[in-house]
Amino acid sequence: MKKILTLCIIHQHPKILFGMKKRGHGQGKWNGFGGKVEKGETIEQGAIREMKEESGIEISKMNKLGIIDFEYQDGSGNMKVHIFDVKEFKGSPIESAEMKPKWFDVNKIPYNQMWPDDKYWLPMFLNEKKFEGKFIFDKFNKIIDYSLSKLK
Ligand code: 8OG
Repeated sequence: MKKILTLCIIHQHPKILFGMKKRGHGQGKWNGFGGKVEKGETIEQGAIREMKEESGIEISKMNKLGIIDFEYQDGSGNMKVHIFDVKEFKGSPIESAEMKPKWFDVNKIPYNQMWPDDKYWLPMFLNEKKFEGKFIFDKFNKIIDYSLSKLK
């Protein structure tokens, strides 16, 4: 079965919050906050829990902007990531065992230290457009095929 994951991004124009992933899948990359949805929780509950665990921030309002399917040819399995635009929250980011947070200017997004698919969909996210897509990675973590479309 496909793993369901969440990804929450705070975009307060002209700033955007990312965290440097300190361990596990995606280590050494800047990313939003999220992880696997657990048994018994909704996708939204999983998103809120992961944001709190990884950044200390409590989400009060969020908007789902994207859904992306990932296929990895290294045998690590397939997954579906639900991407949320965090609109209102309480608290300020703190470093966790998993993530070191940092605010970036939207004109200085560190794409060369992020997952290679992010440069395709993050511009739509920044424009608050809804989107869906699929990315296929080879065993060296390079994109070999993708599709991406804006939703109405
Ligand atoms: O629980 P874990 O730390 O493995 O969760 C992985 C997180 O990384 C989760 O928030 C989903 C996110 N993520 C991927 N792949 C990609 C990707 O290609 N781009 C971005 N921006 N995030 C990703 O798992």
